[in-house]
Amino acid sequence: MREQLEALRDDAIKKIEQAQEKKVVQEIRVKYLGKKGPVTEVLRGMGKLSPEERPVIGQLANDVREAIGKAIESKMEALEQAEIHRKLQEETIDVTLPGRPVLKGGAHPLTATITEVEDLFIGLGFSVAEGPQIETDYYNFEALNLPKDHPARDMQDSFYFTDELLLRTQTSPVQARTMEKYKGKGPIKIICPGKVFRRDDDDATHSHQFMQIEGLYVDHGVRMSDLKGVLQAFAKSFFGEERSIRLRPSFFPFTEPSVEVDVSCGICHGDGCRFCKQTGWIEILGAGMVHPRVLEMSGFNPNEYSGFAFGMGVERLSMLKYGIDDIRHFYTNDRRFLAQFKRV
Ligand code: 2NL
Repeated sequence: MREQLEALRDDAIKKIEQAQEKKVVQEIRVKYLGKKGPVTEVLRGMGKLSPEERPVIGQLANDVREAIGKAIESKMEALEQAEIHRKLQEETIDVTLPGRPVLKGGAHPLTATITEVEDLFIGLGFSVAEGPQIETDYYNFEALNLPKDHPARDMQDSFYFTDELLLRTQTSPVQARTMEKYKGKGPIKIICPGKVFRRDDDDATHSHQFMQIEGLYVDHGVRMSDLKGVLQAFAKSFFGEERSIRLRPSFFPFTEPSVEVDVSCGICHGDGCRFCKQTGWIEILGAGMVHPRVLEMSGFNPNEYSGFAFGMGVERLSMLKYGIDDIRHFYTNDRRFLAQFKRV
């Protein structure tokens, strides 16, 4: 019996040592130490033994159980460790590999243009003012010296909700509202960016909805030379120090005198080329001295105060700066177009 038990132990331990999987070790445990296993079997036969042999064999059987159990335990531990080790090997992260690029967004070119213009004018002491896109006939036209049935209204046909409510055709109503709020006391220095609407047929250079930035400076003794200086600073900052501006006489109902402002052509620098239609100049905005009637209607005494105002199309500025050939690119949101402005 002693030999039987010792053979069983050696056999089991050999098998345990050879096992490569936890599952196999479990099976060995069941096979050798289970209720129907050989060790139990041997113990059952103890009845036949003499009283002197019984405790000796009983002790040995327990030792064999313990030895097999210990072997199983340490093997399981070893397999567990090996598995962890293998996992660590397989699942290591190579921190030296280049990372996946993070997709970065960017401002829409119109937003970038507005931000740039805002920053410049804020630097000159202006504040940014905003107002409603649905306006009254009074603020959009009347307060800007465009009475009902005035022929100049034809240039800015709009979308009407009622006879009195319409989509604003310019951001000047924001300026008229601001002047009213100041109750005849200056100074006022604001720029008003925003969406405007006109009844227009869309093509490469026209859109029924576009963005505008208007500016207004009202104070004692504001002069045309102030307007020219501010616009020159703007043009040089926005288009480049080497560019110059010129003012041409023009007409707007809300300014007197009125001018159209050109910037020197960035392609030929004034010599004349196809881009500037051989003129050497490119029109960028309209401006003028605020009409005395406009000051008066908004509560400012035109004998005490004077002011200048200007208005420019954001799409046009952006197209000139970035060489965009079709205004519709701004609205179709093609990523091939937009992705070019990531760093703007
Ligand atoms: C253009 C250029 C302009 C103004 C806008 C303005 C606003 C007030 C008073 C006087 Cl509150 N003027 N804005 C002035 C000149 C030109 O826009 O091409 N507009 C059709």
